Amino acid sequence: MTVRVVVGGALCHEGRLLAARRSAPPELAGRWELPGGKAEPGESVPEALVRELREELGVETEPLERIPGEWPLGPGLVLHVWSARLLSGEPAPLEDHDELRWLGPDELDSVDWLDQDRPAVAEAGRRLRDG
Ligand code: 9L3
Ligand code: MG
Repeated sequence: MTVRVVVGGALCHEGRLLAARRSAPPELAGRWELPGGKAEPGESVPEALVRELREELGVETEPLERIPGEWPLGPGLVLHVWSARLLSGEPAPLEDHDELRWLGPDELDSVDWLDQDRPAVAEAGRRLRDG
């Protein structure tokens, strides 16, 4: 079975990390994630991240580096996370989310993250703290 990568973006701006609350599917609605989605065949993972953040949030971003690790999401899907910076636009919940929040490093525990996102969120928080 080929494994598809789902990429999540640790989008950081002015010392805060963007958290997005899913509106679908029902079993994930209300949980918070690093926004992103599935890489298409022929698309690199960072290319997929740029496209997904454009579609979901209406912003232009630049992927910076992969946060080490990969987290299984179920049959045939694995989560990778890349840090990214905002190039232009103001994130808006255009698709698949109903709320966005910029969280400082001491606020990361204030939302109910999807389980698979937690290790990368913790690492992104350490990087925010260390500057
Ligand atoms: N997922 C988990 N953490 C994330 C993202 C972006 C996605 N940070 C999971 C939720 C879905 C699957 O991956 O089960 C596909 O994501 P999407 O294409 O619905 O965003
Ligand atoms: Mg998505």
